[in-house]
Amino acid sequence: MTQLETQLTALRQEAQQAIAAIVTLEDLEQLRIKYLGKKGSLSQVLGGMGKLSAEERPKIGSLANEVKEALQTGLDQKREALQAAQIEAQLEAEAIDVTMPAVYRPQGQAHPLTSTIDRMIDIFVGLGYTVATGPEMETDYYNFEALNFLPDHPARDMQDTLFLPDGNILRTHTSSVQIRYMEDNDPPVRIIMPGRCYRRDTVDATHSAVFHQLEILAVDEGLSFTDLRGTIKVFLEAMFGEIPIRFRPSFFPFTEPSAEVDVQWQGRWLEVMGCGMVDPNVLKAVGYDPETYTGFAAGLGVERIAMVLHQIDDIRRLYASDLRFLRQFQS
Ligand code: 2NL
Repeated sequence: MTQLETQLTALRQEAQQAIAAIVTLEDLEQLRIKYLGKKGSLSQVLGGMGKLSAEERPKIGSLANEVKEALQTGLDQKREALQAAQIEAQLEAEAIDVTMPAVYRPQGQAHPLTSTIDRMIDIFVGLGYTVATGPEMETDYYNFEALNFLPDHPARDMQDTLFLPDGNILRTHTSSVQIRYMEDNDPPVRIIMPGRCYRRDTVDATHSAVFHQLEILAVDEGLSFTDLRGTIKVFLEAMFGEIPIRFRPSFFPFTEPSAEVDVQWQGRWLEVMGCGMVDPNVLKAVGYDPETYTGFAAGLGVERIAMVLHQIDDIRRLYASDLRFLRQFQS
């Protein structure tokens, strides 16, 4: 055997032992570079071929090819084995025991105010209305002036409204949203405004400084009090069922005529909302022609409706976040 043949044979044996000892894909790659790389052992051995005689060269050449192929096959087989083992290990590590007991996560439910608002929205959306929203911080103009409040109306007083240091106020009703909406949209209008409102009230069983209102506004050609009455009847029957309803004359700065609506509920007449035909001054303030368009509007306190529906005796329960109270409301 020539020296080169001995070297090649030894190289094959050494490499095969090294491959057998490898346990990671990274180490296997290092080994491939070491033996078969451009500057690897095999190339180095073959560097000596130039000195060979013409009859020796093919013999050594074919042996070198054989060694190279053997090592390549050995590396490939090892790589496949390592990859398969890696996948196997991963499957094992990521296996989920579906029989393990679950972590207990209590099921939440909507707050009674939220579910009351949601029911109301559903009813009006069914009648073709769209929900409108707006800022809770308002200017005197949107909260009072555009709504036909006279300059010395008591609601404009510091005693009744929460004023911010910069002269803005916290809206006392959602009507300001309707003004903003009408400024931006031409008639016909069919909108509802659910939202948080603020008043400078002393908190007791029926008053809260923060409360929720839902207002309804429709403006179109030819709308009359009959349309208002029919709409409110449909709404209240959807909320309370088929119950007696009555309208009583009332007053609001932004409607004329105005009415208070009562329902007969558990044997008693209860006031549930206010309403009326939009005052022509309000239509004028937003640039609608009151000779062409008429409108009706209504407003209700969400807390009051929720309290009537669920026999809640104190408005403060709705804000106390007492789970013993809240858990009683399954949607
Ligand atoms: C109530 C009474 C009411 C309105 C709200 C309204 C809004 C515009 C124009 C005309 Cl932009 N009216 N809203 C009308 C009548 C009554 O609320 O007792 N709320 C708790």
